[in-house]
Amino acid sequence: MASKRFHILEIPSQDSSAALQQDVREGLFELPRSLPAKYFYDDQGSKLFDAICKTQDYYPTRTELSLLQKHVAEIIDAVKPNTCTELGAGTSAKTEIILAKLNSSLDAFTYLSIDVCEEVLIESAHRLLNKFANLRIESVIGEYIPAIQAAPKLASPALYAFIGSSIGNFTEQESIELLSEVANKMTAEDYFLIGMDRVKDKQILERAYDDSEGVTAKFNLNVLNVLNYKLGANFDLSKFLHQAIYNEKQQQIEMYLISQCDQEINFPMFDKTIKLEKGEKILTEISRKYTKSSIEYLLEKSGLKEAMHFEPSNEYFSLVLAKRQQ
Ligand code: AVI
Repeated sequence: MASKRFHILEIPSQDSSAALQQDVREGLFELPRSLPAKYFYDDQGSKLFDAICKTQDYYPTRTELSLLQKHVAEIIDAVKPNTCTELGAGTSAKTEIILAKLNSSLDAFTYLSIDVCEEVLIESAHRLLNKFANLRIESVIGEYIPAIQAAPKLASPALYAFIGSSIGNFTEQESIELLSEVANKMTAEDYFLIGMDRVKDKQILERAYDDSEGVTAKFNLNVLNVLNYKLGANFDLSKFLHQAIYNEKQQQIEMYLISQCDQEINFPMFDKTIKLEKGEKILTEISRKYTKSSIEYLLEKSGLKEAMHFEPSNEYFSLVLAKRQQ
């Protein structure tokens, strides 16, 4: 029975509403104003993100997918994994390519999926267990670092995966902390597959984050709905504009919401009103872009070293297979 092959572990975390209140106090009530990108992903935000991935302008998803399809055999050949652990597993859509390959070559293997969203993990676990008879799934629900620490250590050789270029949404310091946490868990036999978006033409980058269908704009504005719903704030979405700019010095896309007029926003829960001036910006996301040398630097600082590197001929994206430093 599929359920015998599925176990789930929930990491007790800080009360999510207390965490949101603290993030709003520290980010939105202070200058320069910002919000953590994780608040994009309510139901509507997750649907909008899926829609972004299908737009013509947002190239990372399809580029990484075709890299994975092209090189999965080489990756499995190099690692010979018995297990696969994925950070930010979500629907596991891309990881399915790896799992299909393992299912055809192993009598039994384990997939450990880590994500904050329980419903998505359960839904995708059922789909995968029905498809792959030799698969067992362990799911850990929680924020990345506590989840990695609490996750069971699976048999080596293990393949760890952090794909989707999600590493780019963390600051350099946060990325090093996160990758180091995985490196500490790895044995000398294990490998870590990381998807990273590359530095490229400014126009291509800015279009990817301000697509011509307007989906990314809706995704960005939706975070204000999340604050209205969860905090009883009174943001009027029609009074904000989406902006995505590529900061060449920092090598990152920065997404902002720009106030279109002088306005006051009430937060009854805090008994607080903030005044936004016309043109004032709220930073809602960074998405860092990498060069071969910044990838090497990040791995080095995180206790990892490159073993294999896959990229398309236009060098738009990197799938890096890393080992632990000895
Ligand atoms: C989830 N993450 C990797 C996306 C990115 O490209 O940074 C989030 C995103 N934001 C706007 N478009 C996509």
